[in-house]
Amino acid sequence: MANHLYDTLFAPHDSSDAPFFYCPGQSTLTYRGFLARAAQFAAAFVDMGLLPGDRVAAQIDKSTDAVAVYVACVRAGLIFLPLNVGYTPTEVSYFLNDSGAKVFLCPDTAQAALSAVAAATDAQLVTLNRDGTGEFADRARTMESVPPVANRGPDDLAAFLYTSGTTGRSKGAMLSHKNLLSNAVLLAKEWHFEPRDVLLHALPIFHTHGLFVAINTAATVGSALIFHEKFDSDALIGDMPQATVMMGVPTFYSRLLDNPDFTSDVSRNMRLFISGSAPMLPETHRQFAKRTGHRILERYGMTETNMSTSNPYNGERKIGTVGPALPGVELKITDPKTGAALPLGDIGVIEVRGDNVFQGYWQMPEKTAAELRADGFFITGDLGHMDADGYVTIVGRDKDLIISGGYNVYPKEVESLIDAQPDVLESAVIGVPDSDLGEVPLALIVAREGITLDLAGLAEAIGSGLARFKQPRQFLQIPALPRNAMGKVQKNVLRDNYARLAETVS
Ligand code: MLC
Ligand code: AMP
Repeated sequence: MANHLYDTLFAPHDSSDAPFFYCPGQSTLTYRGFLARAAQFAAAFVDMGLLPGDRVAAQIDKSTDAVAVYVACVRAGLIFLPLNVGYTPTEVSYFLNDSGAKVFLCPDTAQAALSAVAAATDAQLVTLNRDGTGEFADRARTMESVPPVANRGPDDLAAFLYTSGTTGRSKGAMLSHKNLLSNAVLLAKEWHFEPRDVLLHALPIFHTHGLFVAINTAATVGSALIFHEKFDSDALIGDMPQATVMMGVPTFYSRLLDNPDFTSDVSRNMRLFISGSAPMLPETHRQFAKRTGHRILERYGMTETNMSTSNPYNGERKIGTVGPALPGVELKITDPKTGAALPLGDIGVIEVRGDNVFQGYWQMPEKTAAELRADGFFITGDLGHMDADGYVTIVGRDKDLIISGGYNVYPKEVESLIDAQPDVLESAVIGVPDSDLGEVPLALIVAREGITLDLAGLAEAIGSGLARFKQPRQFLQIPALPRNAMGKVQKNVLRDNYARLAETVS
């Protein structure tokens, strides 16, 4: 029997008493202890009748058990579908239906709100809490034997990660064992991970960054993690002297810099700070180097592609760039209209190809074909250029996407909800600069003739079905949306006009 991802990432640590997780206020969890828990969870899934290829959706709080659910899925050949804990029942309902998940895990506290949602789908709801209690944990505890590790090849699927789309409906990005394994092994090597490393982890674990980039990479070589429930700069500063590596979104770094207790002494044992998921301001890079002596290593990736580029571990880390393509990843800059490769230095769309690139969108062949070329290149929708050394600079996005504190907000999804409200003629949601979160959404709304909108009421009405991070920070009524000759709304004009206003609001 062979399991492409499990055999390389986890099986070698089966009987290792090296620490895997240090969780503040709890006892240390070794690799052996963690993998025994994951094996029990795998047994529980099999006992529930799940078969390889079935989907397991989870909207659970960050904990080592939440990671064990992921590893149990890999072990049992199931497809793991993690969901942002901020999603509302309306949003969860879509993911359960679309994926056809057989099991849905949520905490006891969410059961009342979500049981009707799950009941309307094929998913059986079972609870799992942050503290290791819940129906699923109870069932796992009664398992007397663990099933063999499921046979899974490189092209078998390991996870679905949903990403929103420019046209509304969220798409399930299908990630194979090969996609995840190749990237983990590559990153562990490129970033010089060793068993003695301790990764300071404060990211959410329902996204590529916190789950795969952080946990898979550390597990590749048997490194330990200090596992924080969420980002809190004081708590991170307290634990940083025990750590050697940190990964974060730019907001982590700007919030650390805002904390006067963050000194070079605090980072004395650190060997590497890595940033990604959103653009880091050159000023943050510079201030960080001044305060700590460390040059943040910026890398670039996506749910669909895992990591594609990275500034080097040794060698020049160029501020404002995301580094060259990683070994084994092909990257080209193309003309957005023709798809032809552009000369060095020209701005175009970034396309990538390699073992890192996903298998397509679940049950959406047209959307897959629109973004994943037949020759294997994925059209990222990010705009950038490349210098003579191969370093890539991202200058913007061809796709209509807002990134707020590392979370993606697709304007179309928010606009559709606003447009469905009475008295609204049309709307445009744009990203405006925010010193903490990078960008935040702002809604500009045109009312039907002669109407003055109740903006507070409108915000409340759309809020009930929409995760908090997607909700516009401000709603403004404006007389009309600017349009070009083709009738397309000129969001760049709106961004130019409203950028300054937003800074005074947030
Ligand atoms: C929380 N809120 C946000 C938000 N996070 N609003 C907008 N954008 C966000 N990112 C909401 C909360 O619900 C709360 O609402 C209010 O904002 C204030 O919360 P907070 O306490 O300031 O937020 P905090 O919990 O500190 O979270 C901020 C954050 C967090 C930046 C630490 O969002 C975070 O950990 N982001 C990381 C995202 C990430 O991992 N992205 C990787 C994607 S993978 P209220 O109503 O209660 O006030 C990817 C690929 C790649 O992109 O390349 O890596
Ligand atoms: P997601 O779809 O959540 O995986 O987000 C991926 C997007 O995050 C990419 O398409 C980029 O727009 C953005 N991104 C990731 N890393 C960086 C980075 N280092 N600099 C700028 N943008 C980034």
